[in-house]
Amino acid sequence: MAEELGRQFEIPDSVKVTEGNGGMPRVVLTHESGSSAEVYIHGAHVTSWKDAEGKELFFLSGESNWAIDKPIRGGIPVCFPQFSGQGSLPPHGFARDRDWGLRRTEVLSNGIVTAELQLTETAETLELWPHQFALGLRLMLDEDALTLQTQVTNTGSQLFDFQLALHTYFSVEDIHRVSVHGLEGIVFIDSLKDGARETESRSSIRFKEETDRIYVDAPDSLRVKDEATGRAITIEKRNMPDAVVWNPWTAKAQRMPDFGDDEYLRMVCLETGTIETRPCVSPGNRWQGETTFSIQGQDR
Ligand code: TA6
Repeated sequence: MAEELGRQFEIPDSVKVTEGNGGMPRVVLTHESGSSAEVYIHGAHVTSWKDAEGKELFFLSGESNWAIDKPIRGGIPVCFPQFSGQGSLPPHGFARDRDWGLRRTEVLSNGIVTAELQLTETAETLELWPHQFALGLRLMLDEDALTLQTQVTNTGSQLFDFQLALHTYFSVEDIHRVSVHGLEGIVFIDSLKDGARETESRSSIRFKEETDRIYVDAPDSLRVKDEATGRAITIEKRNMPDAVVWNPWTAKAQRMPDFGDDEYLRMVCLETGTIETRPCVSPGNRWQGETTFSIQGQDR
């Protein structure tokens, strides 16, 4: 499959399609600056984003599954049409554990390298969720930024609503030296306290225990700072009102078969999506949302 996709979508020096882990087809985007990103056809799952010096910015578990019916652990799982266990579907919905279609690759005139993938309903998804849809993901790789544009189109005859989130795992040197910024004063739903709602009092969120919070109507610009490396990543979202901060810490890490017991030390999730608000899309209409990750030195 990788070979066939390669013939159709490869662009010399910019886009390659190779066999990745588990023999799964993987699209590798390379920007002229040397930055790169990888996305698997499985789940349209971004598994890597490296800066121009080749430093990996996303976390990928060494224990991840690479199977057609399981999600990859790490990178950016696409959660759709349900977030977490907030409904009758499998946790985080079905989009992340099935193959999508690679639709288009392109190098724009400004040098940005793009790849577009799409998931549409199947007999299986209709069993789970009785709606016809087209879920699109467009990656845009620039020198020091990666944008994910998401689009949900109702291709059926009935109105539907959904949740969508980009469940991004950032790589960090040591979770004890990490902070998340931009959420002070925002109401969050604490998934560890039966969904209790509280207001974030900290301008700099640090980690010393399991943390699992959905920040409702969060500001569109957030930051993850990794003090150990001096690197900060800015996350800018559009039409994705909510943000999730998650680290499993020790006990949950040990309960996750596709996650190393000590891997919680080297990751933090700062997720963007529409979770509290479930957009309604009428037949023939669409919802769009996007998130841009950009690299900054901490002094900026
Ligand atoms: O985004 C946080 C969360 O909902 C946590 O509750 C935890 O379950 C995490 O997602 C991972 O979920 P997964 O189904 O990928 O194991």
